[in-house]
Amino acid sequence: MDSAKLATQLIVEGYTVIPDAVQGEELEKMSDAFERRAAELKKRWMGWDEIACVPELMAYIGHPRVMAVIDAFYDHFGQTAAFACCSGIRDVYDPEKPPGDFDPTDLENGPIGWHDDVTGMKNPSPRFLQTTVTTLIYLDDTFVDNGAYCTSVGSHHLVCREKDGGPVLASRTKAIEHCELRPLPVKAGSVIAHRAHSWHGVVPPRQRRRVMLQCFAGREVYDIQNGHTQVSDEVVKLVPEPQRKYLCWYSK
Ligand SMILES: O=C(O)CCC(=O)C(=O)O
Repeated sequence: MDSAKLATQLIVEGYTVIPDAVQGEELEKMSDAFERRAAELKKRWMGWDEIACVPELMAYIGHPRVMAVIDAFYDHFGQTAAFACCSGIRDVYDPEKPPGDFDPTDLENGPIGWHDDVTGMKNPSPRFLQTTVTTLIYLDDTFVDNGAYCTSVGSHHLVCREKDGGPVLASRTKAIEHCELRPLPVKAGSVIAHRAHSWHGVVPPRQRRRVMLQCFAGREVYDIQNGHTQVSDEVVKLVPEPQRKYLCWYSK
């Protein structure tokens, strides 16, 4: 894996794929932990507070194979990576609602749910978001016609103005009609990283599709934005020692 090359793609195109970031026994442990916790809670969409007690999932926070790329990304901007938030882990496939026909050649008009994550943020800070990165680890294979994450290549560049202290988001026309739309099918254990404002969506899945989210920010701008995931002393102990340096609040 050429981390510098993947980080460059993340800088320029707004996304990158880290193949096989977690493999073998480690991946099996994460997968088993998901099923165990989902069975306990009787749900397959779990938030941070519901998974923060699961050692196999906390061991993935600041995972070295992911951070090799993320560190190279932050180094480019003269910043240091900090864990900012984890919204949890989920299986978005609902067997009760199987999707209809899907045409993989028409990503523009298909039911992809194209969006910029920032739309859902309270008081988004442009300076904070400039270097914010979201990572998604897939515990199941995804395919171009079944569950693939899709990106609008380079769409993060479209946010270049501010109004009233917030970013001026791209229109759907610019992000979806004017940019190249690219499906990114992955093998289980792979990670997709994308920059804030990078428009993305998902091909409707027809089978189990489990994904865990983990976002990073520059430590230098971490305090500009509110709402980061708070990692308790108990949870810190579940994160392997060399990875704790990414827990900004903890390392202060
Ligand atoms: O599940 C995925 O691949 C993408 C999830 C997503 O679009 C999001 O969390 O904003």
